[in-house]
Amino acid sequence: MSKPGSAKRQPQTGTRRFISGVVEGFYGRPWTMEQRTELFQREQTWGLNTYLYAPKDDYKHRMYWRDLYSAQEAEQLIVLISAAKRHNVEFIYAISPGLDITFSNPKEVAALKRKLDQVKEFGCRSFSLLFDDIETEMCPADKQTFSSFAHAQVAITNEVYQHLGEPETFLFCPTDYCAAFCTPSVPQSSYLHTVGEKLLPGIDILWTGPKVVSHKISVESIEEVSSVLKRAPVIWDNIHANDYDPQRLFLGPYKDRPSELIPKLRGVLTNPNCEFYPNFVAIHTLATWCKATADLTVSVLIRLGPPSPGDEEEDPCYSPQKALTLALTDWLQEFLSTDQPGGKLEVTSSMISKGSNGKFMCRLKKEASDEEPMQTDMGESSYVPGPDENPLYTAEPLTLDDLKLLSDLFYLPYEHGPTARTMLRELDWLKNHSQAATSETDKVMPCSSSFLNADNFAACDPHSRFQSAEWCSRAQRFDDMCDAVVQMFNRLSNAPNRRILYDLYNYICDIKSGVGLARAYVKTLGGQGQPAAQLMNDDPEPWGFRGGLSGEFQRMLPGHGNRDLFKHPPMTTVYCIRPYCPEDKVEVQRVFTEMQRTGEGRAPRTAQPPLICDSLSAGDISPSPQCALVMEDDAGICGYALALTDATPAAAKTQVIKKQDLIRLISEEFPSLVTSQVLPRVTDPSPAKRMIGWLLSSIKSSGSRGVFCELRQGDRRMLDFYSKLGSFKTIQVSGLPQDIVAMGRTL
Ligand code: GDL
Repeated sequence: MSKPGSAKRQPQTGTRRFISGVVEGFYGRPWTMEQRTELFQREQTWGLNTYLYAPKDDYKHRMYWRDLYSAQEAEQLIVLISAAKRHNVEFIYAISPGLDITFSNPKEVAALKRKLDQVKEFGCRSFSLLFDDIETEMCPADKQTFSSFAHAQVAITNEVYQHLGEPETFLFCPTDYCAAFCTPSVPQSSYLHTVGEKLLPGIDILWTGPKVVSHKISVESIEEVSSVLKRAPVIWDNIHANDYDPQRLFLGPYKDRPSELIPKLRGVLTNPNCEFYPNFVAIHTLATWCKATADLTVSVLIRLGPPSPGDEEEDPCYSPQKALTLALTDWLQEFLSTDQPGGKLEVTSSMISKGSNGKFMCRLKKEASDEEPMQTDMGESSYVPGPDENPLYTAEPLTLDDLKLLSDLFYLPYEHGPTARTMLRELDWLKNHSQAATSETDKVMPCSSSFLNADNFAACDPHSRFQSAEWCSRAQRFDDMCDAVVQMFNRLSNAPNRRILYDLYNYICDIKSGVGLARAYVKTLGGQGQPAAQLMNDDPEPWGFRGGLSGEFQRMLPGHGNRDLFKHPPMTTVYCIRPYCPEDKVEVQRVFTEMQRTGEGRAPRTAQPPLICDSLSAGDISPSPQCALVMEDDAGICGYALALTDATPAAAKTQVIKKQDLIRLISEEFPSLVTSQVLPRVTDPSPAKRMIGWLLSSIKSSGSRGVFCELRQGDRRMLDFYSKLGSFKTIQVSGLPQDIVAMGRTL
């Protein structure tokens, strides 16, 4: 693993260089031209080579994509594009016409070409068409011309690519840009197959991984999608994107993408936090990752010492922890430099002199421009307080540990940093092991000595005091951790580089308040501070009910929204849904029998009236072709969904419902039948929902008008499942035995 900028080599994919860098592709306020120029400088220093211009809320990138740039805008873009060139960064101009383009209208294609021609005149040589986050339904005119949405997008992309003279770099972002969006799966997605087959081979494809914000990206998942796309994708990585939650910021290292991926990819572009300055870590660690090759780990080992146990085992070429330390060490220098627009500057005493008016002049040496004088009020800061007066406010300088703590508190979308995890765990323990009653009105008995007095904590006598000695000492440790957050906040607020601070300010205020509330609560449990009831009294200040309306909604949800996700590690079970094949028959029978055996309140099968769905599950009747799916987890098949597109022949053979009633129902409204079971070990309802969703779309493709299912009253789980799907409604069928419910939906 190597520090960014320390090694000249670039990973290669075949003969073309590996695309590495940043996509400005988030929603919200776009970065300024000055920030983008600063980004190019950094990219160059750290060895990254690409910038993809795709700010979602820039009018002329998406909403008003047809509009040409004004003279003033043109000038800015020209300057920006040439700045990228100067820093050896490839500037890719992206446009997102998908909100309202009519693909089949030649005028629309002409408008797109005209716009891109204009940008080409600005000096841009690399382009991208993005079709993410748009409606997938084509307008009637397009439906007449194109056999699918994929065909429409591919046709226009190929045409524009050729019109622009087949640029060396041309990127396409599909509408199904991650595995979660592919129906029914990546290998079976007809959308992706069309893109893979029809998109000209010189065009590269963007891909965000298994999800929009992918926790991990595995080598296998990339091999799978590459074989469908017929090329290695460029990862558009949303790991550090925060545009979906105004309370979150991501300052953790680039992580959970094995470095073995590098040779399998065409490139990686990170779409980071909306705030420009806090992206130092995201981009710096990505740069370290991009250079991860076995022979380069040596330089890092020299600088940071040998690997910690278990660390290098996971990825011998890249350690997120070490990459983070490298990034934070460099970031610290950035924080300590004073902030002037247009360039970093360091103030030294030789730059300061007294002007003719008696005021101090500070000669600033900018990095990128000529020296220029700036008047300051240095005279006033030379005030020296008298012996009985207040001493001047002094702030300790920010430390690397402060930045490590900051990063831990604002780590990654699916993971808090180690200190944050410890704090949550400790608070949870203190809450659960407190002898104090936790209801707001109950009185709390104090530890006789303040638990803030560290000397007395461990000595707390569990027999005579309310809280145990262990509780008191852990409460003290928790309090110390909270204090470290406050100290970090103070030192950050005093850091000379105000631009970084202002981008961080809301977040650090928020965490300081959150930690403050937790701290006060623990003090209350220890008998210190105000009683819990007063923490939230009748007329609290607005910070007593944090989060506004959105906070209210979240608090009404089970487990206070997603907070529990982090206390109890997230479920990592991966479910695979795939087509049923004849070899699955025995396993499907096993799931069926198990559900018969364990089903809530269900009698053994022999004692129950026979249903078509039983015969289907038991393998007595085969499901219709392409209308059967199984769900697997690590332990094997754990669920299934089977269908008969025409249930009439089966109804004629097996049925509890009076045949004529059923046959009338089937032929009139609901010709198809579905049955599904999922073992209780699958606690997450979403895979089952997805499986049914896919099955229904296959049934619909077969031309069916509607589908029904038969359920026993005792099978509360499946009844509940179908009811919660929302689209299935109970249907009345005369002659139905009392314990059978039929539910149906039109397709
Ligand atoms: C997305 C958007 C992106 C956004 C991100 C995170 C892609 C291809 N598109 O889906 O603009 O910033 O999610 O919210 O990722």
